[in-house]
Formats: sequence, C-alpha cells, structure tokens
Amino acid sequence: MTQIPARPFGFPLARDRVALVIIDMQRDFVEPGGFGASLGNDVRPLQAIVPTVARLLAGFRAAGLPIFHTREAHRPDLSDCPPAKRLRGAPALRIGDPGPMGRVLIKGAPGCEIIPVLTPLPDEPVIDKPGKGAFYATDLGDQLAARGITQLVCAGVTTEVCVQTTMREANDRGFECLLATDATESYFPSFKAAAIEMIVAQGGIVGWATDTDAILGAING
Ligand code: C5J
Repeated sequence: MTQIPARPFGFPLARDRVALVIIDMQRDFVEPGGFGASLGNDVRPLQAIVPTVARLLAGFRAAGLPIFHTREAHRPDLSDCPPAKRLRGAPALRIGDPGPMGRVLIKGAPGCEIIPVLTPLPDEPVIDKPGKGAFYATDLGDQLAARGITQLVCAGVTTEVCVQTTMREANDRGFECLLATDATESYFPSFKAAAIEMIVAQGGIVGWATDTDAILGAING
C-alpha cells in the first residue's frame, strides 16, 4: 500500500478504491461577473487554483481512476430549495434570482455550469446537489458503493462550505477523505486555513490534507 505524505499522518492510498471528487467549480462561484463576485467577493483566489485543479484532474484521468464532479444546482421551480436556504444569504441576490449569469444556481443557467477548463468527460458523473454536502439528496453514495470506492480525494470550492460539508458527510459514511489543500479555495483565507485545521485535528477527525504534488506523485508513481 502506498502512503501519501499528509497531515495528520500518511494517507493509506488504495488505488483500486479511490476517486477524485471536484466540488462546485462552477462559473457562478469562480468567474468574475458571477454570483460570488456580485456579492462583493474577490474571486481571484478561486481562479488561482484552477490550474492546480486541472492538473489533479489530468493526473486522475491519466491514471485511469474514477472522477466525480459536483454542482450546487437547484430545480427551476426551487422545490428542492427549502426556505432555510432560499431566504438566507445576501438579500441582494439569492438562489433562484436572476443573476449576472442567469438564474443563480439553477440547473441550465450558464453560471451553474462547471468552468470550461474543467469540463467533465462523458464518463465522469456530474452530481447536482441541492445541499452544501454532495451526499444529501443525491445518489452519490450509491454510485460510489456500486464502484467499490471507499477513499475520496477532495478538491474544489469553497473549502469551508461545500468541500468541508462533503468531507464530513463522507467521513460519517465511512469514507477516508484526503483534501488537496492547493486545489481548494475560499473567499476568506482565514476560513480556508481553519477548515484545514478542523479536518486534520484530533488525529484526522474528518480526514487528511496534503498538496497536489504529493497526491499525483503517489497515484502516477
Ligand atoms: C457556497 C459552495 N459557498 N460551493 N457553496 O455557498 O461552497
């Protein structure tokens, strides 16, 4: 078994049971002129990780390992968006409102699409999720079980919201999760740093963390 150097200790990679999950690299979160930017967030840190996420994606493709993509995406009638989610957030622009790239986080809107450079291949499932976590109200768990996957390498945005929520959901379901620290980002640097510390705290209470070079070195080595 290959050990990937990681915090809080080496990640015990099982090549036949690992998948990459790229979370919510959507135009509305990452691009200038999208939903995230229109709320006043600086999207430059999110743009800066795009080449690293692309490298991680290419590495998994080259190794022939499974890849899943997620999108935070709601039905046009918002029947999958409870008031607790719809009515909170910045009042200026909420989920379902007409935004700069179409209706915010609604399936089919241009802003809801994954950024072009990370476009999924036809055999890479895209999980549309109405929650922050990728397991809630989706068939991700069933899809992973069907392929015998028990380990997840996680990347994407934002670290402390959808990435961390997904890792917590996965950890509770028995998955071993490794966060690619340079392939995830937040609008708030201190939140990203804190999320990484929360994940690896107490002997890896949520999972492991390391960088993309360490992951690619192990899977392509
Ligand atoms: C947020 C996400 N931050 N993908 N979504 O609302 O992290």
